[in-house]
Amino acid sequence: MSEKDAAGDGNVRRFRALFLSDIHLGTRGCQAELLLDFLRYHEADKIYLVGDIIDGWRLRKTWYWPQTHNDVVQKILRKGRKGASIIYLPGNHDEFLRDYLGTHFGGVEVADSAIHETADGKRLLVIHGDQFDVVVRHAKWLAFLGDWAYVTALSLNTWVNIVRRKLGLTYWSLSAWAKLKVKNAVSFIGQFEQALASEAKRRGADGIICGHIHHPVMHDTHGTRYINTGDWVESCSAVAELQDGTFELIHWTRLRHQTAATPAPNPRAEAA
Ligand SMILES: [Mn+2]
Repeated sequence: MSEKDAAGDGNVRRFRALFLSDIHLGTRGCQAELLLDFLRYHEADKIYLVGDIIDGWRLRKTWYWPQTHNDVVQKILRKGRKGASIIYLPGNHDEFLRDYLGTHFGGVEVADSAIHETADGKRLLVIHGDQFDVVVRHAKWLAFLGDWAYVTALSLNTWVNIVRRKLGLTYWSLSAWAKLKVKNAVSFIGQFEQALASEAKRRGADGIICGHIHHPVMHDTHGTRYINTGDWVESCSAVAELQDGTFELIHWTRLRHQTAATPAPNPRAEAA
């Protein structure tokens, strides 16, 4: 399908900002076709790629790069050429990009984290979230030891994984670990959300937008706005900021038929 088709389609929605994470290009699990379809119907002035977009960890083991994965990259870059600003915040699976923090390539800005200012003046911290794995894992101890230990643990987390990579070991993944221990998964998700909400407060932000744990959700349970974009392996979800500063969690598999079939969709089932 050509870009023209999408441009001429009345169902294309334009947002102030769009947040996508955990696409995992380069793996068989990546739902590239669904994402291509999503990208056809969604435009934004600003696009945040919130980490784990390309799965460098997996690609190092087995090269898997079908045409559709290339198409996703091209489609995102094309949105950039058409005027969208694109900010790439690497995650643990695409941490090779962390060597390029502060640089631009192909119209894409690479940063560790960003502050997104909403239409209604709120400041939201945008970050992948793996930086907090160790905090989540040792939540009780770190709370006991205080701020210094917390900050040290954060930087240790990065270094430990750089060493693991050099040794050819895989990244220690919180979400994978939580899934193994299914009965505890709910509590790990809760602790992850708590850790990221705390970090937003520490940085004086009004909330957090992150990814990493493949668990799309929006709430204010921890006294600050918490938004998780989800992923394109299982959830096929994205987060959008509307022109008035409200946010919407889009579950594309639930909406796509509706969007393709009706002339003026209003898929705001989970707006907040
Ligand atoms: Mn991740």
